[in-house]
Amino acid sequence: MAPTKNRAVLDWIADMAAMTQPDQMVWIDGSQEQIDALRAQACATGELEKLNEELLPDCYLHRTAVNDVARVEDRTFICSRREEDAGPTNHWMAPDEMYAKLRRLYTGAMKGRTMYIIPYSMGVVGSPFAQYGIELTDSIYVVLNMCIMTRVGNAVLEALGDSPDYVKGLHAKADLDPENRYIVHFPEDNTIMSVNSGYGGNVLLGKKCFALRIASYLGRKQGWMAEHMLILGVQNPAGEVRYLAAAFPSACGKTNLAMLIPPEHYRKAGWKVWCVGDDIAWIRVGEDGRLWAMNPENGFFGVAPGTNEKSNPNALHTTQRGTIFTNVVHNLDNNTVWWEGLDKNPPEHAVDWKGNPWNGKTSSEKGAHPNSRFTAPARNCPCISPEFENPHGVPLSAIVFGGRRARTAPLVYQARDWEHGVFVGSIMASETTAAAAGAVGVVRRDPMAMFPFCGYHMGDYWQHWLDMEQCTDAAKLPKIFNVNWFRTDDEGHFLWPGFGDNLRVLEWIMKRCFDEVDADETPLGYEPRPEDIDLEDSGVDLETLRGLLSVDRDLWLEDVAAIRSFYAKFGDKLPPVLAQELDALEARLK
Ligand code: GTP
Ligand code: SPV
Ligand code: MN
Repeated sequence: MAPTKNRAVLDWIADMAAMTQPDQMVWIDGSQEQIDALRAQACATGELEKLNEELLPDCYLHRTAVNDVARVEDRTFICSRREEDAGPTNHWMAPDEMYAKLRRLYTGAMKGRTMYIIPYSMGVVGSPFAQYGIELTDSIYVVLNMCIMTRVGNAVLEALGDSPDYVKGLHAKADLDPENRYIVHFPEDNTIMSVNSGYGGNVLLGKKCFALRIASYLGRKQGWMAEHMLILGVQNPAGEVRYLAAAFPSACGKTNLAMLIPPEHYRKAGWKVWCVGDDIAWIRVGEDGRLWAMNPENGFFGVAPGTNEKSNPNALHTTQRGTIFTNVVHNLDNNTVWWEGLDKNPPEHAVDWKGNPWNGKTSSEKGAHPNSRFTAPARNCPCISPEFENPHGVPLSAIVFGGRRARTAPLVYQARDWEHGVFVGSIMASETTAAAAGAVGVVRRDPMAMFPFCGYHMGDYWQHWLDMEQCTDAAKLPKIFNVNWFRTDDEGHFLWPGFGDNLRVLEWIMKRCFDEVDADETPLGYEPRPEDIDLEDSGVDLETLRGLLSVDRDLWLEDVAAIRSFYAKFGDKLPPVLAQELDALEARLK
């Protein structure tokens, strides 16, 4: 019996079942018994492997197909009715044409399989800012991941009631054919369709598909923002907690910053960082006129390689129970997991991410895929914020943009005002990473880290950012900053230690927000006076810091030219304010 009488839900599910023709249909109720049964079933078929119960309780290992290891931006579509509404940064196809194409791929795709019906909530169930979705999938792996990443089950159906206001998501593995892999969004229909993939960002439809692409579209209509941002609280020795949200592109350090452990002398002085979210922020104007950010997710889908006891002990700790590992090394000696950068002791008796025997001491190949991931419950995180479940989220003092730039962007600078800050976000660029299929290490423009995730025309998106200034008293808006942890020397070594040491920069940012420290003016905006960054025990000397803060005018003028041609793609949708900011930047550089 269906656990809801909602006609809009039942009719849609009946249609999808008629098309995909599953043998059985199972409603996910959110109970531990059902989760346990599904885990056991997935282990019986080899879809999951149970890991060492003593060392990693309730943890499992999964391997995807070797050609299905990252988001596929080339095959991701925004099918708005008008092509213009998808904008130059998205792939588009007319909705009728796409629905017809997908219908062919989905027809009979679940024959011999079970359709799982997952009612889920982005945000605390029943809270004013929660949004609901239903994902239909033929993958137990997807069900179990969604049970970690979102709030799932009957409580969601109760909260939804008779409302037709939910996001429809259909996922079928089909035959995992990469040539027929599609990740498709119909923003005007509240609908997401994903086929022929089994990788996280392509199939956990609550995450990038709903909470960013569909939600960004809804947010524009309804006056709020859906952003690819971590949210954290910085507690200072006075005990005050000040919040910031930061947008970095995929695999550029959001999870690591969100779970930061302060350097020792900061810790002793009473500094602490609280994690509210590591990937997605929904932001609105609160009753007090400030911007409030909440994390709609319930877990972390984090990059495994590089996570270790030194770089991110909190993340490591978070993954020690109730976690699903995807595409990492299976250590057969003790039935645990390993990845590059975990420690200097790779297992000899192991299986690599492709499922082949692997000896970490002798093999020249990587054991874990560079985009291998963990799916871990947020409540496991030792520094999870007491505000994590607060449906209103937290008030933002700062918004931070950043990316991987070997040369141009300085360690940190502050925008002059909101408009300039929107400009700073719009000109973000970063070297590409393994989080998406395609070349790695190529600089591409990635405005607000939303290039792959904005569900509508990015020119309109920038205007929406600018319009937020009209929604409230400008003085109450967060200050906007840009950071770059990835400047390198001529040999390609990182000049800044990063990770916990990033708190040294956050301290300056927070002090700027509360008028507690001065700054130098540069062509880019405001920068720290070198002596205002605490370098104690950082291993960085003042000269290196000066280098990290330096602005190479020639490189920046090249960047201005690149930005100009990028902006040209947006035609008359480019907000004039941004074009003026670019001219002003160029003039200051000259
Ligand atoms: P997504 O989950 O794809 O959105 O990634 P993310 O932005 O959360 O990135 P994450 O924190 O997982 O970091 C990705 C990679 O960047 C890892 O290999 C980290 O080791 C590395 N990294 C993170 N922070 C720093 C830093 O401050 N300095 C340096 N050099 N590397 C970092
Ligand atoms: C990202 O790529 O930004 C991620 C991982 O957070 S995924 O869920 O695959 O999008
Ligand atoms: Mn992300």
